[in-house]
Amino acid sequence: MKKTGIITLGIAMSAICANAAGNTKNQTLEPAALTSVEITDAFWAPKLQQWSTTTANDVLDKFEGRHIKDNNPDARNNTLDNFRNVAKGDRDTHNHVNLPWFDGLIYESIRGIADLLATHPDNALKTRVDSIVELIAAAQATEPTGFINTYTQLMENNHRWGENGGLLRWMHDVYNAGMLIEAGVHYYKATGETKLLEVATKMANLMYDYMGPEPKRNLVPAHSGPEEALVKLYRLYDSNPGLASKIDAPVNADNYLALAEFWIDQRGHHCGLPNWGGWGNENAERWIRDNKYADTGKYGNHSRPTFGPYAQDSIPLTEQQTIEGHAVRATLYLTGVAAAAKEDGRKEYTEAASRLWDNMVGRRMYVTGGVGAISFDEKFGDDYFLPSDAYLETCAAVGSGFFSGNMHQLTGDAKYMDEYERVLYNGVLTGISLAGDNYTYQNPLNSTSHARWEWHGCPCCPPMFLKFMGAMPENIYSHRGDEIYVNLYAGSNAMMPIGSTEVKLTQTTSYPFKGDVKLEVNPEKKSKFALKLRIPGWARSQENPYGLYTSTASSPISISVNGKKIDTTVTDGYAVIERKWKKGDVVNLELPMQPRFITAHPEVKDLSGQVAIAYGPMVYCLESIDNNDLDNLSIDTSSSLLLSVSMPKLDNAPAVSGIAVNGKRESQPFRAIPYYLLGNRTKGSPYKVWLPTTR
Ligand code: FUB
Ligand code: ZN
Repeated sequence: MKKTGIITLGIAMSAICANAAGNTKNQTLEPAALTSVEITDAFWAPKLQQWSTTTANDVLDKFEGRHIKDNNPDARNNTLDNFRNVAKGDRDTHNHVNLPWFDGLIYESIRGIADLLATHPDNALKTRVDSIVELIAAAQATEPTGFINTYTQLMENNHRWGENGGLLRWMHDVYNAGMLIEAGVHYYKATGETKLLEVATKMANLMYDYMGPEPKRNLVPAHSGPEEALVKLYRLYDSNPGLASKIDAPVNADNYLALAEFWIDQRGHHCGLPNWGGWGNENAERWIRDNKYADTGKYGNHSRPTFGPYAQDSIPLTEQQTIEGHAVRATLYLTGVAAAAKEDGRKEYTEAASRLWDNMVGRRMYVTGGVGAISFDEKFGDDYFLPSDAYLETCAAVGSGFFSGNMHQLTGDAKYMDEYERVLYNGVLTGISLAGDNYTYQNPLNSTSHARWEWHGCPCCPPMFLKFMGAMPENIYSHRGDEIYVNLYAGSNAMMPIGSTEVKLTQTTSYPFKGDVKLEVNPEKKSKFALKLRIPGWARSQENPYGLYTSTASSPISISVNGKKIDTTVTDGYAVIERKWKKGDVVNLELPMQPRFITAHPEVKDLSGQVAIAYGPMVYCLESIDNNDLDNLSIDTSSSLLLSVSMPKLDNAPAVSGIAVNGKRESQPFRAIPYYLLGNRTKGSPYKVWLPTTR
């Protein structure tokens, strides 16, 4: 169902839920190619520049055990030594350093850096990554089969893919392979170089030959990510028929999509044991090792143990009604399902991904876009379980953002981009310090001690941060047929195809600090097409598509073309301007940017009687450094929220002020700052997104 309405005199659209199901391939959207977008934005350009230099090198340094002040000697291990040792021919030498999924983290860093290199060329950084690629290729070259997982090779070489007494949920062979594959694809796209892609293709071939319907082995990833990676590999080869000839390995694009589908379809199909919930993780893991993973004799030829709800492996996708388990795994699984649906048009994938996205966004997502409330197993809680001091791993925020991004490509519905934007400016952006070299793992909304760290024993979040931000520019614009979508507001130049014509778009804006957007539209030749501008949910009094959060935006939205105001049809969250465009046409959009209060659905018992504050796409918080007696403050929601000074030490972001009542029942002004900026002036001091009200 489409959602359609007219913006006149600033009357906001009412919320009507659309079902995304029923796509066909030609209804899907193509994002802008990374290399066709140049970011010129005052907010994003310096950040992307910093992440392409400081952060990219910082992450690689720290994986190499350098520049870490941490007292833990393990933090100084050089992860690359694992590849060196495998390349030397070491096997079962028990000299693997760090956790089994560190290969994957190196590959993820390469993927993120590849995207950043595509938009921010940097010879020194590329040379550094090239030398890591050499090391990976050298390690693979010591294996006739092309198998590579340094943990398995160095620690339990006879247990590949978790078989023969191994435990894939711990060993991460398939996950690491998946991250290698996406790194190979992204590095090729950024540099045109095929070395890593070749390594990745060999690994994909090995998995395709080994895993699948009978008589192959029934193996599925115990950590998602590989599903989308294989869809990307399929897409790359399918759309570049000449590429295979540059690869010294057989290439069969269809096999890669087929394996991704097998991994999705096989979820929930197993022998029913172990009973993860009943036995506890330790006993269940022991049972899998003792029973030898995929023991065919006992449970049938093509059965296997289950990885449990933690790894989205308790029931099949088509039966799943709620998003469950480890939040990073769950969101990346559905990211892969949405990616596969885009390529194969399978309706049951679209329906399931849509249903589970609705459950996530309508009942299990924080106002920052964070997900995964429960620290045990890092998992989703029940519907409406959203306590403000919850876990919320950065990687899970990234996963939810990728999921929303892929759902948007699948359907073109702005509700998905609304949630992508929410997590971009809040749940993910808070994952890094302003200096670009400290990170978060957990992201509670209210805390008395939360702080960014220099490095972590499980540093999965910095690579995921790089992946998300590296890919962000491709989401600013997308296209489908004779439509160009403007999804995000960020100063940029982009070239977008419309039929046989290219359209140059030049966007200037003060977003997210102000709501003015100017778009210059320059088609090569006069062309008729629809320019679709996303009108964010928060600007249409639709804070959340299912009422999980509520707020009101009172000012009108205004759109003009060449200086003349127009009334615009809004369909699926986009204001649609259809006309014959010519060089020099200018569109101006004014979004209503006032600070606003947000309340949660009454079913969210933990947030009953509380409010959060937001301004545009940014959720705000009160830090104790600006607010005495924070612990006892109640917000007076009858007083107005005011936009106040921009803060030079905090990105020049505007503060929001208002009136609170303190523990002595006195009126006290408060100051709020964007959530993503917390903890940049003092480390670990208290802050709150959700505060009680005086009423
Ligand atoms: O399993 C590998 C990584 O460890 C996950 O992505 C993180 O969430 C952490 O559980
Ligand atoms: Zn993480």
